[in-house]
Amino acid sequence: MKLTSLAAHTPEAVRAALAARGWEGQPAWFAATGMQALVVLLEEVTEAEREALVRWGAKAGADVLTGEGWALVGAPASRLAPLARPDRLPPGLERLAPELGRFLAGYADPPRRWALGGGALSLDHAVLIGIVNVTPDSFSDGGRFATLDRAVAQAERLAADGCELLDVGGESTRPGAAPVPVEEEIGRVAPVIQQLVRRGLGPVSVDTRKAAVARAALAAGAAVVNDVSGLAFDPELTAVVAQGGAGVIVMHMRGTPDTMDSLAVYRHVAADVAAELGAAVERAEAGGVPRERIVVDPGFGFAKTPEQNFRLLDELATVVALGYPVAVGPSRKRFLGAATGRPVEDRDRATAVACALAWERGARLFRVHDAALAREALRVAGATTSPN
Ligand code: PMM
Repeated sequence: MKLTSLAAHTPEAVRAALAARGWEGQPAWFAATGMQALVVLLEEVTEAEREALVRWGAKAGADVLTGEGWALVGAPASRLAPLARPDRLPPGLERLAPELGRFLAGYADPPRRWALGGGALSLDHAVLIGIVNVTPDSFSDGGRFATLDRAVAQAERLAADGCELLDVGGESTRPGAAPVPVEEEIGRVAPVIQQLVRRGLGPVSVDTRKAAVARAALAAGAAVVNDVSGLAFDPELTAVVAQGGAGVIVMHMRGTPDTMDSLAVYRHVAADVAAELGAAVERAEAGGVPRERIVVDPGFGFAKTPEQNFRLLDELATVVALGYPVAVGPSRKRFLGAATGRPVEDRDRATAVACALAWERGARLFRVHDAALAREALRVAGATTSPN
């Protein structure tokens, strides 16, 4: 007998093995997806549910580890699937079906498009979001694009390098940055947005935490609101997004740029970030923002130490499992400097690598300063993982 160990981090190797033995494309893909090993962490589990899970695990051949109030369940997707079906669920596990069903549906069929004001972006390939900072104190480009002309020139280059969305921000969120008054922030971003839309460089997003700024940006032609506070800073912002029919990027952070570094304390960073993002998007949907307009972002560098950023990057699939398209913004950030020893102006190669790793784990949108390098890295990553 001959043994070959197949790669198990995606269903691709099993699909290829079946295809090589004459299976048709679709059945091979479904079978391979079913064979894919999944691990889910269940919390707020009662004693009776714990016992029911252990009994089910022994019968189904699944790995079940439990402690007080929690269980870790590891099994191929095909074996977990009956637990999501009320008609096939073992008694005592009724509360599991809806949550597991939601997760498995998103796992089998991840979102393929993102609806934004007046259009949509396809997520079948990596979508580059180009950063247009209109802040005199931005940590990474030193305010070089602070004037309208410079911002437009920067946006033109980003668009030429393949960006499908241009993210215009007028307030630096680096730790300790001075807050910008609303009128000044509007004065910075609105004319730039207007110009970019007029020149057909859009769609454009506005990077702001404030409802008044978002309202002015949408009036100037923006299609997306990118909120680093995850709709937590300004209670009015959700309604502005909902009423404006805009897309939204809900990013994870804790506190404010001034306080966030002291709040980088997690039990398990990927699970905690996913849970907090899950609560944020629930609030967004309850506030009238349709699901198909929402993208989530783990917020690299916001209330996270370098080590936590790398854990989060490695375990990004936990955020992807929320079922929303995932954007990442590792561009030029401190954690990349911690790993490479490179200063902020020399982190675009590290950024491109981080983007490729994030793509492999399920991210689909990439907020970058240098689009040409990131695009090349993502082309290689995309060619490696796209089913052929
Ligand atoms: N990072 C910054 C600003 N806005 N938005 C999203 N969605 N994700 C990010 O990671 C993010 C962001 C800070 O970086 P910058 O000052 O270089 O723009």
